[in-house]
Amino acid sequence: MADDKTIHPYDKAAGGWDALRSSWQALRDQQVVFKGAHTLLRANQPKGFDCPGCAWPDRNAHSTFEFCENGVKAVANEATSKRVTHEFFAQHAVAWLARQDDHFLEAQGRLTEPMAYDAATDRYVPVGWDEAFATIATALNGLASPDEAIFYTSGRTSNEAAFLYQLFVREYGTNNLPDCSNMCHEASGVALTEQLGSGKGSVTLEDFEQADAIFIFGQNPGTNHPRMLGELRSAAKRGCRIVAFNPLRERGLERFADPKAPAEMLGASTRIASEYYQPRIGGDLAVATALCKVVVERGAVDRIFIDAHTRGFDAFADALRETSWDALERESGLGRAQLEEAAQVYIDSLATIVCWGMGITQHPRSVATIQMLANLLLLRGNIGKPGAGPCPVRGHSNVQGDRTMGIYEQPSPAFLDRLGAAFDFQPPRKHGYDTIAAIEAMHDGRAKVFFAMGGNFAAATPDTARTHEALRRCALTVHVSTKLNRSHVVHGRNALILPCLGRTEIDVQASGPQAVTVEDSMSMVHLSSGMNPPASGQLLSEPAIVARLATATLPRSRTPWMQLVEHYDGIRDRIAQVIDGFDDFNARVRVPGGFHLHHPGRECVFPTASGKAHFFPHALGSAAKPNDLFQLMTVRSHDQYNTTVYGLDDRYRGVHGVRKVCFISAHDLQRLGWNDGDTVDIVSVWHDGERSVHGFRLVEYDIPHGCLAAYFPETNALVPLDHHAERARTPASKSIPVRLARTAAA
Ligand SMILES: Nc1nc2c(c(=O)[nH]1)N[C@H]1C(S)=C(S)[C@@H](COP(=O)(O)OP(=O)(O)OC[C@H]3O[C@@H](n4cnc5c(=O)[nH]c(N)nc54)[C@H](O)[C@@H]3O)O[C@H]1N2
Ligand SMILES: Nc1nc2c(c(=O)[nH]1)N[C@H]1C(S)=C(S)[C@@H](COP(=O)(O)OP(=O)(O)OC[C@H]3O[C@@H](n4cnc5c(=O)[nH]c(N)nc54)[C@H](O)[C@@H]3O)O[C@H]1N2
Ligand SMILES: [Mo]
Repeated sequence: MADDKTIHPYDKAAGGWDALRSSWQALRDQQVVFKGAHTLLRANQPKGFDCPGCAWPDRNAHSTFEFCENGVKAVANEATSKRVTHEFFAQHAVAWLARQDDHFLEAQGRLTEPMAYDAATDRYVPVGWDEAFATIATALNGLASPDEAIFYTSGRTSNEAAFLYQLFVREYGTNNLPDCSNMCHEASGVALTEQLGSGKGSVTLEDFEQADAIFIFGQNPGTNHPRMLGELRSAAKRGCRIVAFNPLRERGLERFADPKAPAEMLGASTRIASEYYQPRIGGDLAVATALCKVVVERGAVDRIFIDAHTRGFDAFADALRETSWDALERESGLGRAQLEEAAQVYIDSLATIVCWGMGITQHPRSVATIQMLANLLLLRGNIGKPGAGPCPVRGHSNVQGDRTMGIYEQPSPAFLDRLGAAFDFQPPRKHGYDTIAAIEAMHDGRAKVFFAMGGNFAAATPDTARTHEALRRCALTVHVSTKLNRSHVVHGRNALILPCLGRTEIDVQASGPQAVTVEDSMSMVHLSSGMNPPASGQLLSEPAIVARLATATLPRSRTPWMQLVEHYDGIRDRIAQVIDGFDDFNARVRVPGGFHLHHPGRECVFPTASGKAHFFPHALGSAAKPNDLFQLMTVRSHDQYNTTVYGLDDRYRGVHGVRKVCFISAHDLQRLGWNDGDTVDIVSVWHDGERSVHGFRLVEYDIPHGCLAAYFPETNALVPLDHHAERARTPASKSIPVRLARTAAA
């Protein structure tokens, strides 16, 4: 690997002094050293706010210092002292803003006032809140059908805002509620619901203390869930085996120096993975199948559990026997000895947790892969006992809660019945658009108004050129946002930016300061209250925005919208009426640390169609792609939060000051006769033609041959809209068939 200024391999453990230094730098960059440090002391505390970073649960009862480097970046970027004002918009035409990169847009600071697009000057100009709501109401009420409007949600939205939002959308008359889950853990929900009767993970942090083995597939906790490293470190220290499957060697899965452990700050570190395997991209269905095969063939199944709680074992075991080692090795990219070794770790463990992330969900065969991982757990009764179970590690801090609150384009009839009864209206029954269908509908003109509660739809979605065209064809696009992003500058004929309060800010309503609630990746529901003064006097809270929008749009609604937002307890009382598991919500959520939503699998109850958990056989065929093409995965760097680019470094992977890089194996470089440092175009090859991105620096990396990695969102242009997971329709942004071409000299 070339050792120059941009690329120099990182030889230290994850965490350590560099994590502290980088946190400090983030506070300095946002000019919030004092405010930021003060703010951070309240992150993930019983009386503080829920970190707007990831959905990993808190250990707030045990520690006064509950944050991580990337949590600091998320908080610093929200608490920033920088502001985007109407003067900024007066200075810059939208066409000019659209030419700036994502890092520039994010770095301008917090949005401060509602703005409307003015086509005559190609600028955003100030607009009053009432006028903004009237504009949206007129557009919505002028549509031929409510199904011509789309209401997107990103997973930072609180339970209270999400509940009101889905209620408003359904009273208005549509189930067009796509969300970031559609691009994220949708496959986990689809797979687990069918198999175990609940789409959520079953484990808690206490299970991490009791597991004998933790298997981690397709997840990079060192960057995306740094607080998980603390749990893995404790587990490793007490002898729990940690088995990682990842095409890349991710530093956080290898070694961690805990900034809270003095010895580790003096140079020691803890080894995390006891076993580390590098399958090829998309090889996990074969890996999981191989592990199941060994368990069955070595007679290591838990017959009592299988007989009592499952269906379909015999057919599954037959299918495994028929699967050849040849195929398993070819498709996984691992050798039989490695797969048998990993299986033996699993067999030797009395209680095993299986974790997974986007490396599993964003593939065509993701649902099958997740079901194979769950098969593996079922074979040895690794659910419904301490220290064991499935653990899909969610992304956005409240993405799981938003689904619980009804942000879903395919609501169940039972949910709609309860919602309709509680609010005295007839909810629409027809299923709505998911993210991909929403893009298609806007592109074809079947949808004309796009409203986003947070997120950055224009940048987070696949097939950038098509998605941008889809958004531009809308009559109106509206974004409720905290920060400037791509979706504000790729807009409909009319466009509005509605600035809202962030998690860290005090939310004052008629009855005084309010707290909201969130649900983490392990189904703990707890309060979050901000403590910083709002970035501007003109910001509204998300619940207030929904209430005022509903009041403007639905004059005949029987819901007391404005009264509900006077005190969020009122919203929570309504949630308790409609959503299972939220009885006595206001009292239970005020217990420090909150409460756990019951997961039936913890008691070996599986509310599937048959009342049992199911084994599902799945044929291989995950890694199918023409031989002359590479498989490209699009991943996160250490300095980004999804489409938000905080900085240009990816420290653990040794990349500095650049984002347009493409990781490639030494073997492939040699085969092509190219060198580390060469500049290439990446071209995806699909039945409807080719898509390309230009000028990526090749970086020689420890990655299986035939596989490439690059960062999103820059590479989203390469993901064809119809390349997605079977059944779950998650864009297959981790298995893009591509070829490389040398970038032509300018
Ligand atoms: N700081 C920070 N925190 C975040 C986010 C962020 O962007 N920044 N995003 C949040 C969100 S919304 C989410 S969903 C999570 C995402 O967290 P992750 O799931 O960790 O997301 P990715 O960076 O996409 O990384 C996926 C990992 O899967 C591996 N991988 C890719 N393809 C395969 C494969 O075929 N097989 C296997 N076994 N591995 C594979 C990649 O090498 C990489 O290590 O993080 C959340 N937390
Ligand atoms: N190629 C590729 N594409 C991917 C992925 C991938 O791995 N590869 N990952 C996918 C995944 S897992 C996800 S979850 C999606 C993410 O998709 P999104 O959730 O749509 O995107 P984010 O980048 O998280 O959204 C960032 C914006 O949210 C706004 N925001 C931040 N905080 C708040 C808040 O408190 N309230 C409101 N209203 N707005 C706020 C800010 O304006 C900020 O610019 O991207 C997906 N896209
Ligand atoms: Mo996500």
